[in-house]
Amino acid sequence: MPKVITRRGFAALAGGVGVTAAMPPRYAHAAEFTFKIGTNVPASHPLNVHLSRAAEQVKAETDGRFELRLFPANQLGADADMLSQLRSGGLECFLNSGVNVLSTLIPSASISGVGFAFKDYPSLWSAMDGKLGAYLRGQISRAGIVVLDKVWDNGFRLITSSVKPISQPDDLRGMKIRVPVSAMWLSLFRALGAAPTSLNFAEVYSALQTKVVDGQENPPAIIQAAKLYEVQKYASVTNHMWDGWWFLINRRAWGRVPTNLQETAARILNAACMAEREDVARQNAALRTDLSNAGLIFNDVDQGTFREKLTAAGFYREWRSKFGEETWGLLEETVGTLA
Ligand code: X2X
Repeated sequence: MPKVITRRGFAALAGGVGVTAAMPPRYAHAAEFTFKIGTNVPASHPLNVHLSRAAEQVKAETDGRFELRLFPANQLGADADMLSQLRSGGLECFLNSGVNVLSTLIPSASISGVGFAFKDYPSLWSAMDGKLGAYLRGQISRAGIVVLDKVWDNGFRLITSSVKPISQPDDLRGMKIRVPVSAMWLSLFRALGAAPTSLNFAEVYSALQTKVVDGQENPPAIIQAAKLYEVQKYASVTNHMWDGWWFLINRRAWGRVPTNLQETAARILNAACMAEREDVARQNAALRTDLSNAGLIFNDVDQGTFREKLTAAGFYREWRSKFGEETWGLLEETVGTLA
């Protein structure tokens, strides 16, 4: 039987993997600016691997003046805690999805999570690197948070369960499924007929293990990194939603950093993000084999039946009126008519 991994356990597991290499280069002075970065996924996830490399590069290129220290795996608290620390200045940088707890502060940020909106990566990146992404970053900065240009890939999400495979919407009826703390996610799974519960990612492994919930939904790279296959049996490839992380920065802390150091860090981090996207896409495509070997039973679904269910439940109509015609139009410009 796998052990319960508590938040502290996660931190301990991730403890050896930091940004400090075994033999860190020496710099003439201590760093002038030290920023903590908090993330919600294990250190082995490509998000952290590439952030960690970027941090080393920022330190090297600024001759040690600017130091980024990575704290993966909710070491600094769950998403909700990290978001409030980011706002108060206790935490300088935080990676969060616009659809996750950030949406409790900025509701329009969740539009990228509309169910079955993006059919593939090309249409997704053209929206998120184009007008829709620019609009979303504008909303985030209006809320007083600095956000870097590139959004880091989490991936297209599939549904895992300890009880049964999901092949059609009916299979979700009444299913206790964990979703992030987000109105969009709750609405999506309620419209599909499930009984969703909002939990921070920090609580997901133990909630599945103790059967507080029977299922959850995440991309393969997270199911792998967080070892969710240990506490789940079935993986149903619904690809019901894409998700990614914005690189968020406390505005006052950023304002203290000279422009040339800001530019160096932003350039390196955005480039690292592009490498992370490639890595995540590769992992998410290849992991089906590894996760099957780890015991997960995969099935594919016909997305059409899920979309019809959402339309019939009024999901698209509801969110179109919540976001308003202008914002909704930015989404439909790349993905076509949703409802
Ligand atoms: O909370 C989740 O499920 C996660 C890790 O995928 C996100 O950050 C959206």
